[in-house]
Amino acid sequence: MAERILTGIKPTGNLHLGNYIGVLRRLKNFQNRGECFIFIADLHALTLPIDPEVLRQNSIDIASFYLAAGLDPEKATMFLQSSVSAHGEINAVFQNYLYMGELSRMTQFKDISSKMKDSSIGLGIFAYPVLMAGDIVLYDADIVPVGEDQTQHVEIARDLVNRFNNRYGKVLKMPKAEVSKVGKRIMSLSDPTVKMSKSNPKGDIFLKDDINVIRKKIMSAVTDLGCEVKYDPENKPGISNLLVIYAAMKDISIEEAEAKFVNYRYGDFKKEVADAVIEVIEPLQQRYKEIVENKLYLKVLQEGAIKARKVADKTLKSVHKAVGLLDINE
Ligand code: AQP
Repeated sequence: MAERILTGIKPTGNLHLGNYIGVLRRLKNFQNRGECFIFIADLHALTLPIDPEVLRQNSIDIASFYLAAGLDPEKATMFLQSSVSAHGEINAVFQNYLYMGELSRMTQFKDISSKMKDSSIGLGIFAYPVLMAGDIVLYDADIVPVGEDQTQHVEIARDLVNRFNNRYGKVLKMPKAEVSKVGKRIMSLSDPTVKMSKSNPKGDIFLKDDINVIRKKIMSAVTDLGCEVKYDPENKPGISNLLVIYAAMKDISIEEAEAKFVNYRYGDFKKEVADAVIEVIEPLQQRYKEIVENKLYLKVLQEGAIKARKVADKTLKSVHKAVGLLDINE
């Protein structure tokens, strides 16, 4: 059987270069390599307050950027998480197989909850990994391509699979996270010690940014002391981040990127990084615009939901059977 690959993005804000490098640019490879399920994690977006209209718009954006990045509906199934009711249903079962102690140790939960009052932390953000484990397991995913920040959630999904299978026999497929060699964690351009992220947009390059704005952001990216263009994340986090971005845009290794910029001054180096980013993002934006204007995402999402439901419902049925829920249709 072909390898199953599953990945998703939550529609919490504008997509940025980290999302592009971490996921979107890898889509074409995935769909040529195995059977792909690519989704918009809209139920996950509800775990923190979000305006309904913004959520709808963000969901359209992600679907459109998936297509603009080369997702081929003939090869990959693209769908909205909320269109497949099995996600909610498996969550009701799986919440009993992950424990409060382990969920409270998740880095993402600790980061987010440390900035909130206890009284405003919803159950959803705490139980986020349960929903995500369901996302993965429903499609019998072998491989889950993620940025470095999400590996812990794939690890806890693996714990759940182990626990479940030990108790009920081999019902669930064991997934594995796959982190890209180049660009597993793109950092903010204004503070290269923090991750580029939708929820902390300072220092982000957004995929919808005007080309001139992208150039300006890169030219004013924070750099480091010294003048050598060298990959040294500890002592030169700003320059190293730009080198990673360049390598990802050109699809080369960091060593190759480093070798190209020996004897470059920071300013000339940044100009080349900006050119490389624009060369990729400008055509992406043109395709995105055409997809949004013609609502090309709609039919793909509708057909994707039908295909995804079929696969997910099958897994749900075996999970229900394993735990002893009575099937009245059998
Ligand atoms: N900075 C990044 N570098 C590399 N990969 C990244 N990803 C996110 N940021 C970077 C990867 O993009 C995929 C989709 O991410 P997500 O939206 O599901 O959640 P996230 O990781 O929490 O992304 P954000 O942008 O930081 O969102 P918010 O701010 O809403 O939490 C994932 O594979 C992720 O690893």
